[in-house]
Amino acid sequence: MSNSDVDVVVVGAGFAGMYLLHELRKMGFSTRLLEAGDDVGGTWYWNRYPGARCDIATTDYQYTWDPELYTQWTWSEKHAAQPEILRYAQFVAKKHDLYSGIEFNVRADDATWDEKAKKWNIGTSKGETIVCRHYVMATGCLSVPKDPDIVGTERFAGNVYVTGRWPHEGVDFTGKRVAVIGTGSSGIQSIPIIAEQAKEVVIFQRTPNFSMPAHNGPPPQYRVDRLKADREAYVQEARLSGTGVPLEMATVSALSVSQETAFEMLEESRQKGELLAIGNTFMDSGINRQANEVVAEFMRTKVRSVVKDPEVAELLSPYKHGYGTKRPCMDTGYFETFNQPHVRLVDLGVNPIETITETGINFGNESLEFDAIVYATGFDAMTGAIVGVDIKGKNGMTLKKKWEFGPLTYLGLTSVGFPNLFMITGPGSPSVLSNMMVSIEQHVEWIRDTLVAMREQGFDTIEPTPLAENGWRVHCTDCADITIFQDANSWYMGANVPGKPRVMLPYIGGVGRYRMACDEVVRRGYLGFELTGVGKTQCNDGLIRQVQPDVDMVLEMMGTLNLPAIESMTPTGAREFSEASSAARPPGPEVGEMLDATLAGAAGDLAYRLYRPATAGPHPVMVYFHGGGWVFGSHLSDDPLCRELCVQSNTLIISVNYRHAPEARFPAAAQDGFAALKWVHENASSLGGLPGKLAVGGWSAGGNVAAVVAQMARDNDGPALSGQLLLCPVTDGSRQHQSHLDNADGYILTRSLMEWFWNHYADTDDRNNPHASPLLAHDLSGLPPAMVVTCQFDPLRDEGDAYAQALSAAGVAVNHVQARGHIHTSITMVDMLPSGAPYRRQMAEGIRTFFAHG
Ligand code: N01
Repeated sequence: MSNSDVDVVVVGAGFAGMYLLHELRKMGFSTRLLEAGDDVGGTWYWNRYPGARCDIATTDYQYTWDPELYTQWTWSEKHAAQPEILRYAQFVAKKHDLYSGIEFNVRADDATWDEKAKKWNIGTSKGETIVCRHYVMATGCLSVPKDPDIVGTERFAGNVYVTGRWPHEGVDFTGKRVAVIGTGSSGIQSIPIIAEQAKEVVIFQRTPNFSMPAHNGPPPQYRVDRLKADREAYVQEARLSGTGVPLEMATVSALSVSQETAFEMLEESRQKGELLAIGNTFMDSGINRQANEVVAEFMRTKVRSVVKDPEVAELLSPYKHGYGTKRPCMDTGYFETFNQPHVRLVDLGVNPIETITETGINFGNESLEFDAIVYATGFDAMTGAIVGVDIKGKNGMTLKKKWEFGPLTYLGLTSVGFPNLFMITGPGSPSVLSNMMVSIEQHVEWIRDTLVAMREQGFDTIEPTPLAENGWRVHCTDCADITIFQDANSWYMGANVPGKPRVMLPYIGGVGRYRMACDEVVRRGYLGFELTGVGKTQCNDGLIRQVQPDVDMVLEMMGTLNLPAIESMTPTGAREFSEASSAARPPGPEVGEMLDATLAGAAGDLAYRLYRPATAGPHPVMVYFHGGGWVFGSHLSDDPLCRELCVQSNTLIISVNYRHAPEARFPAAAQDGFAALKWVHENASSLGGLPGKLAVGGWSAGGNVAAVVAQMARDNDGPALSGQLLLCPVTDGSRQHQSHLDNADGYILTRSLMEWFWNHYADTDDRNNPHASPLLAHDLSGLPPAMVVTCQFDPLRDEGDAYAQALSAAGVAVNHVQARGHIHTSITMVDMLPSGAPYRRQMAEGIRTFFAHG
């Protein structure tokens, strides 16, 4: 008789449940593991369709937690077929005596949280109720086949097969007329084998998919060698990688090479026969549509080169989704299959299925008879199996209801209102966008360690806080927003199931970064969780990832470079360093014309660059001042940003140099700025500017110069300005604001660098002068409308915010934008950081607004 009150109930005996059972036993937890099938293996137990294989190489798709397995088990192929993977699962289960802890042919039907007892009651298909402290769903991401959603499916009197529920005894299609509906991985893997046997095969395709040859064979030697040489290092690299497979990250943009070179590089990747190789050829195919199109076109050329009938080749070529935005497939002879005379492709876009009949399928104007129909129509992915159990949390709230508009989780592991419920590879975790083995092990270990920590510290419950859960949702969305994944109607987006909310289900920020977030949560005392025990509560509420994901990647990359602190350099050294850093950046968009010249400054000529839109002029004019802490930079140093603002706001931008400190200290920059403004005002018409449509703008120290110049113009009877655009401006030399402490270090512009800038620029007394610290001006009324953009993780954030508030209080029209998750430099990084693009668009819109009136 099994214990009906245990520490943990686990549902699912796939690779996740098996490992978890092993670990929980090892740690002395009493456990019940329920499995609906009659053996272990999960996805590899159910998906027995012909041709079913793993598309991750066996060197990587295997457990790492038992090092003996590396010698005790030898994989026969690079991409193991389903029977071999199932045998592996059985082998591990036997070796570790897991069978004795698993109850087969039992489903969890419902789960109800008992708030008083602080326990879950799990109702099973055997009519039993099991009480447990913790409840873990190890139910897999692709385990519930979706309803094919086709009229008449129940009418067909022939044989019906679903790829995800294939008969264990196999199917012989010899001499049969077979319809296959669906061309995802399951369809693409099974179709060539079904076609080998069947008399006739008709494939009903709604969406063509990208597929590459698996080039199956022995496990990849270079991976085998690396594993043998240093298994720990290899495994560690996988754990910290983007996808759970060691890969050298791409550093080349698909747009920086000719199509010929791009195709050569892609061919090299394709020859590797590894799922992730093609998508990893270029650094930008997942975030830039144009770059992705290079890859997509390469893949289409491959279809054309194999499929003899050009019309069929065209139908098999994806045009409506980017490469990788639906999971690409690996095949063995898939496209070749369509050259066979008994194989036919039906494009459902043109000839939709009208109904399935007793004997076949009616579509378009045709009616075909079949002996068998194979549904390769996919799964209710990621959430289907979880909400398939009637889970009631606190106050009777069901998880299904809570997730009505999309799953809400903290770390993809837990959900508010459902204490002590854990999901392995749940929505909001890398899961299906990773090597599942790596993600499964990470979750199992995180849950194990959490349960052990709770036991040691006397806690009975753990539940995420609403703040943390919402913060994770925002972070997941931020990650998805910088990619092009949301363009596709994929199962990643829940788009394959009618009525399912359309949200990016997996976490797309990468396996390594995700793992670091989970570890950091623990290190910071279970940040974002509330833990309770008898007479005690612990809650370190907060957010785990707030910096925009692409900004975070840049910071991480810069961290690895061990760059010297700028403030340790001489001004000359800092200038050289800054110029060298600018040399490698993308140039920004093409403008109509760029012209370099000089104008009269306060103490000699100043260089400037004019950016003219391609549209017919004359245009409104913005005089722009560059950043660089008054010490470095030039009229060219913010070139990509100036180009972008010019193009997007249809404004003539004149980026002006000014004298730099320490050679020319305060007030040289301000005086040059004002002289330049007057010169541009006087020469506006001849430059192609619209008279009377003049604004100033600048970033950082340039924002300071712009703000000061706007005050000088007001106080010196002009020129009249239509607006001032201040991006992360320096406004207050006192640097007493909280953001100087909050963001003192780690976000490129540091507190000590800011101190260095000020020391070079202005004496302590001068810093109180409003022409150095515009926030300290006694009167801010009468200034032109302002757009002030501040960044959350910038030491200058609060002084920018304060300036926006002070302007507003003085009656100035202010458009104040606070860029969430951004740092001092990130918005200027055109074409490098997609998360900055919306703010640059807003700035351009702000400039247009300056000029829209009067
Ligand atoms: O499912 P899918 P799958 N009428 O959703 C079509 C993993 N996996 O089982 O794209 C007509 O990808 C549907 O059309 P559309 C892998 O992660 C891995 O093949 O929605 N057609 C699509 O063509 C994979 O991505 C491996 O327009 C209908 C197909 O059916 C995931 O599982 C092997 C339809 C479903 O494709 C799912 O793959 C197998 C309808 N009513 C699976 N409804 C490996 O490791 C759906 N479709 C190699």
